[in-house]
This record gives sequence, C-alpha cells and structure tokens, in this order.
Amino acid sequence: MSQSFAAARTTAGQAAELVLAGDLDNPARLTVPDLLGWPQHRAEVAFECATSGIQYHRFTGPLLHDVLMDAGPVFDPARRKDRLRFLIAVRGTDGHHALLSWAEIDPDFGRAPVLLAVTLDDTGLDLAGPQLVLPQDRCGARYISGVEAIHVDGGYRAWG
Ligand SMILES: Nc1nc2c(c(=O)[nH]1)N[C@H]1C(S)=C(S)[C@@H](COP(=O)(O)O)O[C@H]1N2
Ligand SMILES: [Mo]
Repeated sequence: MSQSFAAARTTAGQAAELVLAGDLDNPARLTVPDLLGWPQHRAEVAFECATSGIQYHRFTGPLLHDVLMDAGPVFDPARRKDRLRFLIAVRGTDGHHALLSWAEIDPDFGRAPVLLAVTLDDTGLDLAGPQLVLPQDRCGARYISGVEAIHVDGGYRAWG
C-alpha cells in the first residue's frame, strides 16, 4: 500500500485522479470524491495472494458498470451482441494492469458486481486512488490498487 500511496500523489498532496478514456462519448477525469456521486455498494471479500496467502478486506464504492455507462461507451445499448466485443483495461500507478471483458460486468451477461472502491477497511482512498474489487475472483491479482487509468476498447468490432 505505501508504495502506491506515494506514487499516486501528485504535487502538494493533491488527490489522485482516474482517467476514463478510449471508445467513450464522454471521457472523464475523476477523483475518489467524484466517485461518491454514484450509488455506493459494499463488498466483504477474501482472495488468495500467491505470495502472502488469503487476505480479507471490506470495500465500498460505485459499480464499475455504473461509472463506465455514464462515460458513454460507443456501443448501441439496445444491441446485445455489440457489447460483447468490448474490453476494459485497468492500470494502477505502478503499471500493474489487467483486462476485463465488458460482458463480465454487464447485467445481461456475467453480472459481476465489480467495484471501483473508494474505501478499504473503512479508510478512504482519496490520496491512494480507487481500487478495483472483483468479488468473483479467487486470486487477488486483479484487485488493482491506485487505479489511474481505465481504457474502454471496442477494437474487435473491426472484425465486422
Ligand atoms: N497497483 C497494484 N495493485 C495490485 C498489485 C500490484 O502489484 N499493483 N498486486 C495485486 C495482487 S497480486 C494481490 S494478491 C493484491 C494484494 O492485496 P493486499 O495488499 O491487500 O494483500 O493486490 C493486487 N493489486
Ligand atoms: Mo498476489
């Protein structure tokens, strides 16, 4: 935690910012306080780390799906097949990054209640930046902390 905390801080203790970019009609920059503007959800999770064993944490924050829908992904929401070709890349301040498929978090498909957490064990993440929370994951590797960029990618639509 202390490493990502230091990396996410910009000058003079400013709050971390998260950039939403890619195939979006409304790209955005959001702080952790901005993320309080969506309905807040709670998750109590356990995940296994390859190096430190099973970890237990409590998180709160908005659904990733709610935040990304407001950023206007460029698919036709009425055509379900269109959404199946989108990917979501998530990167932390230390460069750790991972992919989700759009379908994984879509209420019509995988329905995974993935959060962009604003609190971790009742402590605010305002300076560290939000943390990706995937209650469906057995392993902790996608619980990316200090999230600084999310890129929505509809590139596979090029297959027609
Ligand atoms: N930014 C960032 N987030 C990360 C990682 C990382 O290297 N960088 N490691 C992941 C891994 S492998 C695990 S198991 C969990 C560890 O979470 P913990 O520190 O709460 O145990 O964080 C995940 N989130
Ligand atoms: Mo891990």
